[in-house]
Amino acid sequence: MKKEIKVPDIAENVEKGTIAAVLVSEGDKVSVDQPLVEIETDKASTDIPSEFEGVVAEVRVKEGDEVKVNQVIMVIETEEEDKGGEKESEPEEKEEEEAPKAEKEKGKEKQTAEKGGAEDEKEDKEKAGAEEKEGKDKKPDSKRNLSEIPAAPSVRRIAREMDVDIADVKGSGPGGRITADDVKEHAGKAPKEKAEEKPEAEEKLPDFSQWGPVSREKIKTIRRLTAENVSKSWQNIPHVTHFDEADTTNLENFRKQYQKKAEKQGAKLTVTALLLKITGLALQKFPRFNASLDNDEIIYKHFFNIGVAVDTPQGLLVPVIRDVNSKSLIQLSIELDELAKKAREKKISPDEMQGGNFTISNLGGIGGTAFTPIVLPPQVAILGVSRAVYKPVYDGDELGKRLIIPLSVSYDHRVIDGADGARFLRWICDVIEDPFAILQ
Ligand code: CAO
Repeated sequence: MKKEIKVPDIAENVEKGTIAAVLVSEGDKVSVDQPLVEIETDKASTDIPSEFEGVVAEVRVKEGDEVKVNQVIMVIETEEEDKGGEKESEPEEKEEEEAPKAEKEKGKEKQTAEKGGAEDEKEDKEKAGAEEKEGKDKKPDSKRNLSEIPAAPSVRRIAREMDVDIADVKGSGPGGRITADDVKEHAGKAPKEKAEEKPEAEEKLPDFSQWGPVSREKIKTIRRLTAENVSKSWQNIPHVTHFDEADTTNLENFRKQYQKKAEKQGAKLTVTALLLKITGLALQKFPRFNASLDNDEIIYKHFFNIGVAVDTPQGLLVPVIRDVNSKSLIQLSIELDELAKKAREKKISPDEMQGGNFTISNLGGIGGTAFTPIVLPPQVAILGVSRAVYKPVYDGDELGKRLIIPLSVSYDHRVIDGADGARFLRWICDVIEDPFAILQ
């Protein structure tokens, strides 16, 4: 019996993704839970496993295809017998191809439906003829003849009901076949969105190859989605970035001193882990930095989940460490290490990247003296960490060598004022310089 494999509900608010890899071919034997394709969404990259044991009868996607939740991506032929009445693959095709059989088996009701289908086709053909007669300025090259368009009668009916011209719909099925979802998606495209697409398409780049050799790289989903998210954030959030620096000499000595102990407990005591601990406490002390803006209300969150920006070969990912303030430094170090590894190995789940109230982006391992991180909505602030370096610093009249770490905080000025930003970051710097400052 043929069983369809559909794109599952991957995560909340995730409706589509891109096929990153097809892991099986037609004719392959597959077992339950065997990964069939790898899919990238705005939240993560994950596998879609087989729900059935059997042989791959049809592969309906290829690498780079955009797919929607519930879209059929494969058909598996299982050994299970067709008991009839059960949902089979491609109901639309059956409606057309197995019509005589269906008429016999299902009687009058089906006959009526078939007739409806035939009438639909007739109607379409008449419409096509009428349009030709009317001499509507449909370009023969770009508009297909209605009767040639690969769509089942039921799909044509939906298109008519939704006032969609089926000739405008791009089919996602095999051989460009138009499905009901294609029609719905086409109908769902707001005119505004369509209008916005135009100028983008019209904006032509110069031919760079006239000045030298060029090459092209397809943008991966994660990078594309990061681009969309940061653009949205940049356009909608009035950002301010505040800078400060802290003497981290003592904290760094402490880190080195406890590194061996931490290692014995399976942890790597990193700069980021220490900052996670300190930032969690800062968020408790400055609740607005742990909030979100909801029209004319501020939502204060009484839990402390912090995202950490991780640089991965696929692009930027932000796993979230939950309940930071209830965890020890060792626990935070272990968790951060695990999540960063998972992110880099494409094993992170969408859930592990949701629910963050604030983000830390530490670029200090790479370099830089300062940067302006972009707030990750619906959060309202983000901490940027640059490279700690030894600098000559006066302590009274004495000049000493101190390790100075540059920090920045970008925030949504609709929620946070400049003075709040300065106080928040100064508090973090004070705690880095003297952890007893926590007691203040
Ligand atoms: N200043 C000086 N040195 C630093 C530092 C800082 N701010 N932060 C880290 N380092 C050092 C560490 O001490 C370590 O050195 P040793 O190996 O000698 O101990 C080295 O840099 C590497 O650190 P790390 O990466 O192993 O550990 P980390 O916890 O400090 O960082 C993580 C973890 C996940 C934040 C980091 O690996 C990462 O991915 N950073 C990039 C984040 C990013 O892309 N941000 C941009 C977002 S916006 O596009």
